[in-house]
Amino acid sequence: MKTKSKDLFSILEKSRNSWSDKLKIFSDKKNFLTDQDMESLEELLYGSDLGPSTAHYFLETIKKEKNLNYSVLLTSLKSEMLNSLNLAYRDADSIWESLNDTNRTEPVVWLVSGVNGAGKTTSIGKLAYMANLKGYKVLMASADTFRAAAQDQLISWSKKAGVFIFAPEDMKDPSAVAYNACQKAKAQNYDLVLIDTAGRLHTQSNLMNELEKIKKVIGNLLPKSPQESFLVLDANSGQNACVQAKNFHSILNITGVILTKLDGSSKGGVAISLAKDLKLPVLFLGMGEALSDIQKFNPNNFVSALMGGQGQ
Ligand SMILES: Nc1nc2c(ncn2[C@@H]2O[C@H](COP(=O)(O)OP(=O)(O)OP(=O)(O)O)[C@@H](O)[C@H]2O)c(=O)[nH]1
Ligand SMILES: [Mg+2]
Repeated sequence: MKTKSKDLFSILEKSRNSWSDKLKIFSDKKNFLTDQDMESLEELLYGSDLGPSTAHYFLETIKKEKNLNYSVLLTSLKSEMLNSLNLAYRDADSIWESLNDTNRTEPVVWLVSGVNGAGKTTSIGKLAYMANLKGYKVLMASADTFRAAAQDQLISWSKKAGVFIFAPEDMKDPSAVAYNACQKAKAQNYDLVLIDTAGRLHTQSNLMNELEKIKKVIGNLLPKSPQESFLVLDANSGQNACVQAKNFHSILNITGVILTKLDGSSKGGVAISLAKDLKLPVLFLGMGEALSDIQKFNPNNFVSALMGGQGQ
């Protein structure tokens, strides 16, 4: 698995360029920033992927800086980004704690949700691969009974990741798939069940209710499950990702976000408003379509890669 911050630096190139392009208008200011500069800064922050409330907070904090110049502006911005990310930080390694519990007698279940095409199935493949490498007996469950090709796609990922799959052709109710997969996992001593769900918009209340039902039936069979409820968000959605997150969180009590497609996105800064506005931790970053294109999220590395050497 890629863990070097060097990789993250290149992955975040577009997001970094987007920030540095905007900030460079201040770079030749040797004197303290003027009122007009502050107006430009306000425009910049509100137009960024931080979202209005985080942008407002950052602006107010920066305004309080004494001797505000370009260098102080950059230092303040980076430090506020880091503070915000740390507010919600959760170490991605903590997802393995319930699996490692020596008193565990039942399988652990991870439920994966998100809007259409966010990267749920791909991320499940990546997580399953990680779990397999750690030696766990993994069962993928195809609770996306909506899209015709969804089962085949998950079957293909199960082969790549080297794990088992539960994908009955005749079951059309996603809750029934989830329930039966958990039952099978319990009976056959699986360690982990990874439940893939169909993409849905947070505004489709019937489909959101369906997710709630999936979660409920899992809990009826395995009272401690699901131990994790991951939300997969496409970094390209920018601020819309926050709107999605708020709605999915209210239904599923999301335990962590997997932020995908950072490669090619210029809106990586959305991780900051997820943390500041919703207190939702990003656990993993998706950065490509291969099994190993996933990386644990680390606030320090993220801010360094997002802002680069700007201001130094
Ligand atoms: N570049 C890049 N592509 C990704 C990443 N994650 C997923 N993809 C691609 O995004 C597309 C959609 O991925 P899926 O995993 O099928 O997304 P999904 O959320 O399961 O989609 P639905 O089930 O249709 O809602 C595929 O072409 C993936 O290869 C990523 O981190 N980076
Ligand atoms: Mg899918």
